[in-house]
Amino acid sequence: MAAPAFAENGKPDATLTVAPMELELAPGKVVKTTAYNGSVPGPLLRFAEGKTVTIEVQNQTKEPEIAHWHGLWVPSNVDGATEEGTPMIPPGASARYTFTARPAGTRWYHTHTMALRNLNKATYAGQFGFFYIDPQNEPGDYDAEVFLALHGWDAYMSTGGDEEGGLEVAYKYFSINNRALGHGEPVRVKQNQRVMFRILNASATQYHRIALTGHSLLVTALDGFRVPSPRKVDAIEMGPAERVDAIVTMDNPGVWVFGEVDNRTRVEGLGIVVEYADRSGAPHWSLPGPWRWDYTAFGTAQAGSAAVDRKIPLLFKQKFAGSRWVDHWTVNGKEFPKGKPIVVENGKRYRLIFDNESGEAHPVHLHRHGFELKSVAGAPTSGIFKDVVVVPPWKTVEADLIANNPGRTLFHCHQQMHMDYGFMALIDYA
Ligand SMILES: [Cu+2]
Repeated sequence: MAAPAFAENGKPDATLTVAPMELELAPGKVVKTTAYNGSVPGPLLRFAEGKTVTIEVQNQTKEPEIAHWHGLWVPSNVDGATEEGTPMIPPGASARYTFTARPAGTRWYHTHTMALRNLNKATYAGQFGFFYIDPQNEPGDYDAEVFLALHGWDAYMSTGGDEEGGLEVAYKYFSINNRALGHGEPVRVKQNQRVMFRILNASATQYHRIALTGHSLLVTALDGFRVPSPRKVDAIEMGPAERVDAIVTMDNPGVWVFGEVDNRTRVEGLGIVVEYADRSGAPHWSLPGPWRWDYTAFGTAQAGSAAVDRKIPLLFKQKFAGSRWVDHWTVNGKEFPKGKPIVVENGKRYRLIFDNESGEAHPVHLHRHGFELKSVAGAPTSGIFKDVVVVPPWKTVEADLIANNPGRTLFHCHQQMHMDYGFMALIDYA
């Protein structure tokens, strides 16, 4: 690998300042949070694939911070996970992260601290932004591009509708980007325009289902990787940390809501208005028709059978929590950091067996690598690359990992409360 192209005191390509801020979601709805450069989402970082970049992160908070480049194939010492060896940034200090921008596609950055009982910290806060890496060859199949980040605010513990009485995280408000539905600038479009929406579920814990009334969405990429079978859907489902790129052909003039299917969540802010030129009036919402979100719809049917060097079982279980505050989680029987790292060899192909022996879905994430889905809840597939995959309750997902980025590699559930309470494991290279 080439040496970093920048001296410590050269000018960085971008600077992110982490500081507390007040975010006005709507008149009278102001949340206290922490964000990058005083904006939510943080600034769009956009570089050409293969460019060596230096990002300076200045910590203007009272606690140690760390920034993670989600989905980028970077070295462990700059990836932004202390478990892999990236140093924390002390309060008042700054750090520089130098790496090559790759792979192309919709990536993002976010803090990688723990929240534990502080539901205003880590990914509960406004510390996220898009990191878009322009491909060498842009297919150019759209006329305009819009980045949308979904987030919940003022999290609290709730018994929800759970009859077992278990506590789960709920949110008082929601937004797409920095404003609640109806209180921000609309997405302004023209008839026949093809608009590329790059969508990020930046929620700490929550799944979202979104639809654009009166339109279908052509899904072209999942987690920034182009899918082999782009397909039109009426609604998109996303676990925490997942991204979907979808093109909408604007063929139904009007003023429409692009928002959460769940009424309460949408009314509390998770939506944005899409307004055609020369149209005005109240935005219209109606429920999408019946849909079934299924990753394998975007793959190829034949489950190509490249030889796998070894299977790596990753078994997820809930640990009896008794009267404790929240549930704890284990991977292969161990609550992090108790387990030993899983050792892989450079250049080999491994089949990861994500085996969910719990009644909750888990959006599991592998750092510094992508993986190719091979089966989802028993359905074979091929050609879909991701860096987060939602493993449904009591189901198994299989994915192939090509070990080609030596260094310590964190695997974890992206549900903040799961990762904080044990749901992590390390992979290391021999
Ligand atoms: Cu989880």
